[in-house]
Amino acid sequence: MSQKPHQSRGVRRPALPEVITGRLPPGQFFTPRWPILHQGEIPAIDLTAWEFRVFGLVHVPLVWNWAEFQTLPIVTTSGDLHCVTRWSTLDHEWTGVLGRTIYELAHVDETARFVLLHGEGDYTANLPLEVFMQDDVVLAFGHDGEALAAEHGGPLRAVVPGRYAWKSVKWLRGIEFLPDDRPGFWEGFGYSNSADPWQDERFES
Ligand SMILES: Nc1nc2c(c(=O)[nH]1)N[C@H]1C(S)=C(S)[C@@H](COP(=O)(O)O)O[C@H]1N2
Ligand SMILES: [Mo]
Repeated sequence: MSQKPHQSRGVRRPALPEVITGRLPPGQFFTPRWPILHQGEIPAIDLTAWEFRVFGLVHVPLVWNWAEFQTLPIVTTSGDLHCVTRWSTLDHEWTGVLGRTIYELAHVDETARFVLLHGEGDYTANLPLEVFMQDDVVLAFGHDGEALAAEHGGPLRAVVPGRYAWKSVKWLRGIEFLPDDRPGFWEGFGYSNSADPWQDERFES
């Protein structure tokens, strides 16, 4: 038997696509780039006028300016983005404030069951409270050790890794706690209300 030219030929190595496959919800493909996707224009945001509001079913309504927001308890989390148009990006490192922390600081009333995330302008997305309270849900101003870029939702965006990425509201300006569910922007156009990528919940059936 003749020696094969490459010693490594035939040696089974963990193939990158296979490794990634387990990280991909059904019908999604991996992209090494980070696409930029949103409705309309990137808003011009003046940080000196920026405010973040926590309102609705809260005992302590909150309004923070940018400097105040920076003094909140900060975490770093890892999370993937799965867009309903079928691309997924993996292993983003987010720095920001946990949704849970907001819940505690605002003393949310026990009758609250849903959350509406408010972006700049009229973009919104809804979540059940229990999803908002998951420990990977973060209001992020940092990404991979740097300030979150404006095209990706900076100065502040929501990150909800367990739901399709349209729920990860860019240019986040407020959080509203609600007793009943209220569809957000895309949910109102027939996209799935629950939007679990692992269940392939793309459209409302
Ligand atoms: N404010 C706002 N947030 C948004 C959107 C939008 O149109 N407006 N698009 C959503 C969609 S559909 C996706 S896939 C992600 C894309 O985030 P990225 O551009 O950082 O990849 O942002 C989400 N957040
Ligand atoms: Mo998306």
